Amino acid sequence: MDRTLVICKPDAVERGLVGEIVGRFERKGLKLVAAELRTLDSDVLARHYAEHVGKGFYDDLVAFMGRGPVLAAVVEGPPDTWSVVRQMMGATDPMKAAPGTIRGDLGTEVTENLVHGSDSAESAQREIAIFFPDLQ
Ligand code: DAT
Ligand code: MG
Repeated sequence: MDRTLVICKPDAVERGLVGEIVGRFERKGLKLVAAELRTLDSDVLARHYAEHVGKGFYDDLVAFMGRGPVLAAVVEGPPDTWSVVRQMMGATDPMKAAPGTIRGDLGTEVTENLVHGSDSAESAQREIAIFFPDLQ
């Protein structure tokens, strides 16, 4: 089995869309193996978004991601589960995300795009270790 990190972002919690988002992954056949509501501080966000530190949108990204609780979760499924999750999320910009995807169906703003999913097997391993270091 293979695991990846999912974050239902503050906009998803605020809008009451956590059940909708997690439910999509569950209906697809992925299994929830860890989940916790928590508010992310700037240190965790700098580790998680290390590739984006210094970019023009970074300050807005961190302000948004830290403004309220997120649901951090690990889902498990077949090999390359990270890719299954990414396909179901849709493109980064919800205005360009295909209908049928989470971002395509539920959002319009690139910053407030509802959901995070690891973008490779290596990212999944790295990000799960940040959020759930005790997970077996
Ligand atoms: P993704 O979340 O699809 O993996 P990413 O890793 O490139 O996208 O960027 C992380 C987040 O940063 C993304 O979900 C929203 C924000 N972001 C990315 N590109 C942006 C941009 N050009 N303007 C504003 N926010 C952006
Ligand atoms: Mg990314």
